[in-house]
Amino acid sequence: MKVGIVGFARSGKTTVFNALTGARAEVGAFGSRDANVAVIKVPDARVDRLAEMYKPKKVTYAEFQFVDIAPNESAGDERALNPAALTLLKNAEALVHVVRAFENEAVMHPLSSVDPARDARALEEELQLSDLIIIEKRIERLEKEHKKDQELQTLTRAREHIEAGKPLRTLELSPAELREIKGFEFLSLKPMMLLGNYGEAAIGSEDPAGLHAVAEALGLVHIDLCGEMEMEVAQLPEDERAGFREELGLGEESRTRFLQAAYDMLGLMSFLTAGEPEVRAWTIPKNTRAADAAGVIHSDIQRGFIRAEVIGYDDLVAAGSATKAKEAGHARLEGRDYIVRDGDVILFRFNV
Ligand SMILES: Nc1nc2c(ncn2[C@@H]2O[C@H](COP(=O)(O)OP(=O)(O)O)[C@@H](O)[C@H]2O)c(=O)[nH]1
Ligand SMILES: [Mg+2]
Repeated sequence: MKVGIVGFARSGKTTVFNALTGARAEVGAFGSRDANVAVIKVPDARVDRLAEMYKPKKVTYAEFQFVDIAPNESAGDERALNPAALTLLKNAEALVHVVRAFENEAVMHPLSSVDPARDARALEEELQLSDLIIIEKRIERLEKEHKKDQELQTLTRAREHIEAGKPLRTLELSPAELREIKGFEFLSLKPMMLLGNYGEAAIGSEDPAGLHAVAEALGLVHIDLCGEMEMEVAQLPEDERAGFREELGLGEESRTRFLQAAYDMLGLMSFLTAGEPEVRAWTIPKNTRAADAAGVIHSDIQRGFIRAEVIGYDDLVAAGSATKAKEAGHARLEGRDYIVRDGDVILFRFNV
């Protein structure tokens, strides 16, 4: 899963990036790189437990990759995203909008004042505008070529939706329509999370900047974070973190809270594979068919799919081994249309 971090200059994007990933990218700086990139592993107690059972050579957790784009520092620029950023974000599967909600007189907001609700709406508009430009160009082209096909109809609906001030992620699209416009990588179609970045004064208070209501009005998932403190804690040795969190009243790990919200927002779940070579978690959208889940591992397994041998995680752990789970009748043979469930431990039978 690839997540793009967006937001106005100095909203704390790089700070939050460091907080979530434990990276040490330079904060408050005009870097020369296009983007900072880091990967986090998704903690999963089921993987840990299966690793104890199988003692595999390799243990692999699901991963999230974060891309923290370079700031739009052109002086006086009142937008969050420049053309380079817009292009980079096309590769992201989801966006996190870091909204500045901390006061710091030494750090100028590009719009001169701290106003989280304004920023949340402004960035949403930027995404929509960038989509609208692409849509209009494409429609013009299709009309010139006298192509009155399905694509033109879908794009016309998309244009009307954006002209009504709404992001494409709230437009109802049939699977066929979605396939048609997928290639454009519209930014307002990507799932987005609002992340309020608060100063330490906000610790312990409920929604101090009123961002929850804004997120709800925009139909966005949201979380609150004290970016700077979270970053400092993330950079401590691991055994000191819990103590500091408690002392500072920081609550649950920001990474855990982020991941919960992200899985929710994206409708994700995990299935597992377990054997002596490797125990591994795989992330898939809910309601994925067995054959498509196989394709996440390798396209050959999808193509040559015969059967999925499935044992529920709880049954497997209760039985103590796959052999015992099978003896107890907990192993099921499922076909390609079986809808994979969270925590299924799967062995794919295939033929290539
Ligand atoms: N007081 C305070 N300052 C912050 C916080 N988050 C970021 N900053 C400061 O804001 C400036 C910009 O942060 P940075 O992460 O580089 O923002 P970016 O431009 O969005 O990547 C830096 O000087 C940070 O130290 C925060 O939660 N509280
Ligand atoms: Mg930055």
